[in-house]
Amino acid sequence: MSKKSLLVILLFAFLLAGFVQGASASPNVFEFQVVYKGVTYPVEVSSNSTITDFDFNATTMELSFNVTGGDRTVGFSNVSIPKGLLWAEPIEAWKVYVNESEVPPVVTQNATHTMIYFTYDQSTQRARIVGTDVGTGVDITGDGSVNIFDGVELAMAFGRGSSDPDWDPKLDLHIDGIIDIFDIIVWAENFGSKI
Ligand SMILES: [Ca+2]
Repeated sequence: MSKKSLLVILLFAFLLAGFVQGASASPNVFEFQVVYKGVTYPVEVSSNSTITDFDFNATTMELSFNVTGGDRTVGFSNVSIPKGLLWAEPIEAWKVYVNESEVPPVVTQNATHTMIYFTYDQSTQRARIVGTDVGTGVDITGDGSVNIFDGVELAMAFGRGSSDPDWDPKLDLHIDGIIDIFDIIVWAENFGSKI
């Protein structure tokens, strides 16, 4: 190998290392799959902290997780929550606690998700995000069993997308912003089960 090509390879390696380092300085994205009443809801946390021990509690209507980062630095987390899983009515009713101290979140939303952004002084802390309502999962009508009535709800909404005015996030059982055959499949897979 010539000295010149070795130099080029070294230069490339340095550039690549720099790129990787730069990339790691941007927020990390942590994705958690919350399985609730037959439906898998992906919850995404974009954060400069490390996120661990993620939990969803339907009874207390909250998501919680540990945030870990360098001491005396400012941490942030932006949590994207499917509306069919957990929401707050009105939107101002969302509560965020870090180590049981309430912190004011910045809450934004689109047709399918609520985004909750908050900051904190880092170390290891427990964050809790509390809504006012939880979804029905695959039991759309909420009668305690997965039956034909839930299928009828899906059939009536078939083809509807998240930009439609009568969009209902709880019908989106396969979370992708459209009511289609994949939502029917989730219903079919759970058919006959008690929820
Ligand atoms: Ca869907």
